[in-house]
Amino acid sequence: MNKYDPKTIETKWQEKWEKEKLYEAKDSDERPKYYCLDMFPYPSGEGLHVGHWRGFVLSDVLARYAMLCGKNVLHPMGWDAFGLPAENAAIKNNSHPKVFTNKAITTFKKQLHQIGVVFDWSREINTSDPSYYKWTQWLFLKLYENKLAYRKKAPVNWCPNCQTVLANEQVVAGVCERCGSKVIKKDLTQWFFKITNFAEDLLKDLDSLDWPERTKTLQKNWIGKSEGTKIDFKVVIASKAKQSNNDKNTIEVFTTCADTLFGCTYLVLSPEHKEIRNFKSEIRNYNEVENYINNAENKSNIERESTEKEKTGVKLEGIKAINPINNEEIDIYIADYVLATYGTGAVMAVPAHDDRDFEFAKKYNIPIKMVICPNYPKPICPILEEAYEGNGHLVDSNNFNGLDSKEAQIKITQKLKEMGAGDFTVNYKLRDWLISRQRYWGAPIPIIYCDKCGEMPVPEKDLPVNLPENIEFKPHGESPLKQSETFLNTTCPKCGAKAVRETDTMDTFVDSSWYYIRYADSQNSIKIADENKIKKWLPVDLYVGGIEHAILHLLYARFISKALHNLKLIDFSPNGEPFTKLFNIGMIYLHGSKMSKSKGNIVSPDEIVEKYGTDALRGYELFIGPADQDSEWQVNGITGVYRFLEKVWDFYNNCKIVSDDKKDLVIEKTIQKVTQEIQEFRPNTALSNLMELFNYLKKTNNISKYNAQKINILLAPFFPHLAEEIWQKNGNSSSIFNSIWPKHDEMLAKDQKVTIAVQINGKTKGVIETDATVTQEKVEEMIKKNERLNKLIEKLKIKKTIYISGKVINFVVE
Ligand code: ANZ
Ligand code: ZN
Repeated sequence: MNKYDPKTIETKWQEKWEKEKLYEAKDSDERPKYYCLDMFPYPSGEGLHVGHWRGFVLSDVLARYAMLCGKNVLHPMGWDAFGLPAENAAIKNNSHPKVFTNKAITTFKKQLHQIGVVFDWSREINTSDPSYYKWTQWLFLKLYENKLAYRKKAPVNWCPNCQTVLANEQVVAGVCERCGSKVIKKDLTQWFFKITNFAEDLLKDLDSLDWPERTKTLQKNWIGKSEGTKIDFKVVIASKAKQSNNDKNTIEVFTTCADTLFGCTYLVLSPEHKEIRNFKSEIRNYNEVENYINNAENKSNIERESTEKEKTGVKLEGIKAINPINNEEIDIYIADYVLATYGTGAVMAVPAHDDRDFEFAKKYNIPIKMVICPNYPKPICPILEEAYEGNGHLVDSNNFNGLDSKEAQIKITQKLKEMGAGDFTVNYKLRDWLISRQRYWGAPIPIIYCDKCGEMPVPEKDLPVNLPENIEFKPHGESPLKQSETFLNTTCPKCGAKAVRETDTMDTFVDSSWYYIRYADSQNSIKIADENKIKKWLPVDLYVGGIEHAILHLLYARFISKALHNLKLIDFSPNGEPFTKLFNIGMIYLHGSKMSKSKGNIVSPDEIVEKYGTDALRGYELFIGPADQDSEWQVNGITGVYRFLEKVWDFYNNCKIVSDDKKDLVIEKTIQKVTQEIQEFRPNTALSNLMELFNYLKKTNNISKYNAQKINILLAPFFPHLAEEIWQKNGNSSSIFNSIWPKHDEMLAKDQKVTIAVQINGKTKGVIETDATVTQEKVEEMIKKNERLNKLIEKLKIKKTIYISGKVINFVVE
């Protein structure tokens, strides 16, 4: 019969699905909703390569599977269109960012249509469109009204190449995330969002999310919660050996090791510490100190914290500090290994028990006093060759001697509290989010400065503050918007006097911090989105994107969603978490490195589609390896999938339909496995199972109508065009995606045996053989009965047990 001809089939169905609005999510529909979201792309001039396809194909399989399971699916798409990439590309090509962006969007859209993904284009958004950024500005105003947006002069990260400030999150290993230039510090007045108010919620609510552990850990570490003690050290003037005339002159330190307080032999301040200036007249070597401060300013935090570099510092001659626990007088240093932006910017140094302090003390001949003993009660502590950072018992610590470290931390802090010299405290590494950018291609910050009334928010009715188009936008250190007289000059919304606008634009991460809300009701011109529609569609049930967004985007989006939730502006979940499940898609490599235009190792999907069709490319994207792991592109990999599709095509064309409706064990098992594998995000093994099934079917070439249909549906999420063609050729007049996903017969698939790997922290320690329907409880029971395995696991402190049905049981221990 006829040959498999993907080209004709694929365009035909894409057009038909579009016409029949198969992809449109229905606002008024009683079926349960499924909100499946891809991280929206920024439209670059380069178009999509096969690496980009991977996430889109995976989310589409899940979206189509959900449709077949009777869900009302929302799968939208849009453009993260503001930002540096578009602006830089426009500068390079001598065009306008808007022209460039729109052209890129056209290319992207054409390519996305090719993939055959069920995107609901009626909800398309573009962050650079005034109808969108009006609401980005509205969001700013709401945060401002509620004191969650504020302006402050602070040392900020400055990229000399991009000519703009960067958020802490955008500085990677001391260089600009975008261009790789070394980032320097600058003192500037900038706008911040108060993400630190949400530090605790952002941390604690991670537990409620079905996210990869790795991503959660990255967020946890970024938030960086430390429980410890703040301690006040009085400052005295050394020469007069008396307390400085100003009683308020104490230096507060933050420590997580209050137990080591008796071993503190000096204080260290960060060079930026304000207290230093208060003692200008008392510090005898102030010139030297000032020199050191100026030098430190231009080093990045990474450089300053580096363990490789030799520590440097300067002693403050003329003043000393008093250790409150024993009234000992100790020296004060400034050193750049202490950061201004963490804790209080001051550290009680304990060389015996901290590596950095140890190194510093050796260099400057400062006493090293051991107070934590690892082999207590043996009285003699080993002579230190290096700092002892472990736990132990206290020695040389007056009436705290003999206590263990943990207990001593509490007791010493309690004692300090009684004395009024300290208290328990919690510290976070997370800093407020700096959102001002001195660049053109972004949403203007809706603030007006009036000489009389000061800082005034633009009234909501005047939104959007439009980004002027006719402007010289090349960066020169100041916002290009300053050059536009018509933009800059305005009147005060309160008193009507002449006033000027804020000329910085917002970080593009503000645009993407709320876009998933807009999809619920993207055409709304009077609200960010209708409350009922927000309630209907959110939270996102599945969010698919790369691990590179583990911190920046995902943390900002969680923060904004929680902030709007707390302000009662949105309401869809108890804690305002926007993304219930996150899947981090692995990257595609070619010749051993990540596929990217800059490396010149990209494979364009266009030619592959031309030659083999979309379904074949979809299949190979899924088959290439475990979806959450990086995989190497095999140029010939596609032909294997193509041959499989030919085989499927030939089978349906040639098979004999028999009336026998008896169930077939192999088919039932395949249904069971494929279903489970989709649910567990293992499309590659799902496809292997389908391939095996067709090898089996080819042998008989007989099939009942009932079974032929079931298998046809199993193929549909992966190869939608081919499956639809076969479906309708066999007499169905409605789309296959209106049919129902088959359910396997429990009785038949039951006698199947499986081998379950028993793991501790991901390392396999043994296996359990049992039948496929086994439950997790049953597996755990069997492990207990297995003498060898039980011995291994019995004594562990299990933090969490991960069970992948019929495959793996993994005990996660501390
Ligand atoms: C005394 C001490 C003794 C410390 C000891 C450690 C070991 P985490 O866990 O990351 O919160 N520290 C505090 N502020 C700092 C700053 N601005 N720059 C650099 N280091 C700073 O780390 C807390 C510990 O980091 C604190 O506890 C302090 O050193 C240091 F045997 O205080 B510790
Ligand atoms: Zn005014």
